[in-house]
Amino acid sequence: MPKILTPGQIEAYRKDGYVAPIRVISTERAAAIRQRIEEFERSHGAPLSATIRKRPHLLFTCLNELMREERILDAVEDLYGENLLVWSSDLFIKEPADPAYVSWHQDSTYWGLSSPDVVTAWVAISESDKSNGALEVVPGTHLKDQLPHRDTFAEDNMLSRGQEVAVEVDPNSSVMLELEPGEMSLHHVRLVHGSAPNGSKTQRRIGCAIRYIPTYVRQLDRQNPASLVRGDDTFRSFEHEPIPTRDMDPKCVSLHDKTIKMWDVAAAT
Ligand SMILES: O=C(O)CCC(=O)C(=O)O
Repeated sequence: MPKILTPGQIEAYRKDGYVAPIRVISTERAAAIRQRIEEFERSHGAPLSATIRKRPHLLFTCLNELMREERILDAVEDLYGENLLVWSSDLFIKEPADPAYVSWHQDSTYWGLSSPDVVTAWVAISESDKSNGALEVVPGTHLKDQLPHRDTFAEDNMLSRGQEVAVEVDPNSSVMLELEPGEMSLHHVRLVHGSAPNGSKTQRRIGCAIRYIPTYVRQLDRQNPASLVRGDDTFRSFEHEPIPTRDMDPKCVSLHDKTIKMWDVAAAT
C-alpha cells in the first residue's frame, strides 16, 4: 500500500515523470526556514553564496530536518522503496527582477549515477509561480533516455555549466509547477525541465531541491558522501554524512568544503 501518494499519482509519475503539488510542511514552517536563510544573509551582508547553495543540508539544521521530513520520505518511498539516501541538495534562489534562468536540461547528464532511479523533491520555501519564474517540466521526456546536451556557460544561467538539451523543446508542451510555500513537486532525473527569469519586481523565489536515491544506486565517477534518511543501507557505496547539530557545525562545514571541491572538478548541477 502506498503511504502518501495515490495510485493515480504513482502512475502519473511513471508516465509523465513528475507529480505536483504535494503539501509537505506548513506555510509557517516554510516561513521559518526562509527567515533563517534571510537572517544568515543579513548577518553576512550578502545573499547566500553559490557554494552555500550547494548541499545546504550540511550547513543548516532546518534544511537537514526538511530532507528527513516524514511526508517527503513517504512520497519518495512510494516511488523507490524504503531504503533511501539523500544524494545532494541545492537552494535555487531567484531575486526579484533577476535575469537568472535555468535552461532546459535533464539532471542525469552529469550526475554520474548507476541508475535513473533518482527523484528530486523541489520544496517551495517561498511562493513559486508564473510571476517569479516557477519550475517548468516537459511531461514524458524522462522516457527518452539520456539526451545529448551542450555546455553554454551562459552568464545568467543558474546551472554551473549552463548546460542545455541539444534538441528542440516545444515550449507549448511544458507544464508550469506553481507551488505555495510548503508544497513540493517530484521530478524524475531524466525529465527535461527548466525555469524562466523572475519577472516580479518584489517577490524573491526560493526553492530547495533535494535529490533522493534508493541505496542500490551507486556513484560511478567520484567518491561522494550521502545521507541515509530512511531504512538500511546494506550496499554502503556512499560514506554516510553526519547530521549537523547546529548551523555551520564545523565537522559538516569541512565535509561540505571537501565535497564541493570534488564536485566542482567532477560534475555540474
Ligand atoms: O529551481 C529551478 O528553477 C530549477 C531547478 C532544477 O533545475 C532542479 O531542481 O534540478
